Amino acid sequence: MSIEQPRAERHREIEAILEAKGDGVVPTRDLADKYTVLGATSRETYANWLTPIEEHFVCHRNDIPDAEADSWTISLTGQVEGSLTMTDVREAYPRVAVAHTMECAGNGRGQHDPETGSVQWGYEAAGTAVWTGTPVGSVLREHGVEEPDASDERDDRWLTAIGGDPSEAGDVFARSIPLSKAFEDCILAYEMNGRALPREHGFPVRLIVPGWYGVNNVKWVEELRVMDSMVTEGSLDRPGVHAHWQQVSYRIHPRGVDPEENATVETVDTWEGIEGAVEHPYTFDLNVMSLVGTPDGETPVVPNDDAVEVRGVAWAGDDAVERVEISTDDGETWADAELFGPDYTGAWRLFRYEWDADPGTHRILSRATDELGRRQPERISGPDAWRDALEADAYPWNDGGFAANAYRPNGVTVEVGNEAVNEG
Ligand SMILES: Nc1nc2c(c(=O)[nH]1)N[C@H]1C(S)=C(S)[C@@H](COP(=O)(O)O)O[C@H]1N2
Ligand SMILES: [Mo]
Repeated sequence: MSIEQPRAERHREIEAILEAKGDGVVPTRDLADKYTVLGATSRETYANWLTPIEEHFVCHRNDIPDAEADSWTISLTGQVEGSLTMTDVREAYPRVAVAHTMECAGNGRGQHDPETGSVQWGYEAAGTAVWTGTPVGSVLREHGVEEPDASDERDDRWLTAIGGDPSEAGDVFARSIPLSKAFEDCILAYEMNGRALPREHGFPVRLIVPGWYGVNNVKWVEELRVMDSMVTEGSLDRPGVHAHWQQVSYRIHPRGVDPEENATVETVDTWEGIEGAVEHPYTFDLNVMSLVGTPDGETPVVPNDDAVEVRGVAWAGDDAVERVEISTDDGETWADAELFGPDYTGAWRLFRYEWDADPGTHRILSRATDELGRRQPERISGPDAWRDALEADAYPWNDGGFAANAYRPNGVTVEVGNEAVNEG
């Protein structure tokens, strides 16, 4: 399919983003030269709760649209009719803010062995920002869409958000989320960390789906469609390829498989899907993950009388993080870290651990467990294990390298010096 072509504009976009963000981000290797991809430069990004715009990763496939806020509109289609200007979006509804940990579903792809194609992310495609905007539920309610009843499991309506990013190949960037999630906490965001939404993050307006993988958070939203199913091929009122980003890409499956289209799924909990509830799972809510931010492994640690603070972040999508454990001896022994700081659904938590560091070289690992008792697996399996990997404390190697959350590849090696250097 022509969707697989390299893209010329990508290099110019990357230059412009580097200009805007400075050295907080760095381009990530993309084997096929297709994506605009930059990740956090420094591990220390993960020692802080709020990710500055300058350090927040960027990931998209098509060209950034030449958008002007004055003329931008969002059409409401399918089981709803209407159109919103940016003035409507900003002024006709409540103004709210949500905290959201954005993580590309391809984060950790570069840790797969054998290598999978595409963008070779390590752990740098994650960040937490505060997004300001309009509740999607307020817009839909105002336009006559009946709010899903939380107790009605059979409400299979979906909201499909479509990006206005032009594609040479004619593929439409369309992603569907259950209407219940849209009403629950999703927003149409026009500010990021209190500043106007930067163009590479979706100016003038993007969808924020708190705690769900980056791909669901459609940038440059130009259409919201209420439907009886997820987007399937041919289900939109426009030319082009409709369902590539929902039904083909961003699906978790072994080698040599073409996943089938589904109208709906048993669960939108990605981990439940991986455990077997969904045949070739979609990347919806975030799997449990953690990262050590400091020590960052770059600067040697000089122990003073005090212990060394190991600090980082842990997240679990729209589930809560229950526990974070730290090992300072490459996984031989583990101790509990303390969770602290802001606690919002959909955003990561800070953790800290007081480490009595002896001189020498140490490998520090962190592993988190979510409120449903699901712990990060140790490593990514080989290519043939698929679901059997889970039994061996491994994450299933998958063809697209999606949703990996193994802890061992994200460890950090730290040098501890002999004694405090007298800097006077
Ligand atoms: N319209 C549109 N929205 C998009 C994309 C895209 O290619 N087009 N990329 C998605 C992916 S794969 C990710 S990981 C997030 C990244 O958001 P960020 O660049 O603001 O960090 O945007 C998502 N939204
Ligand atoms: Mo992504």
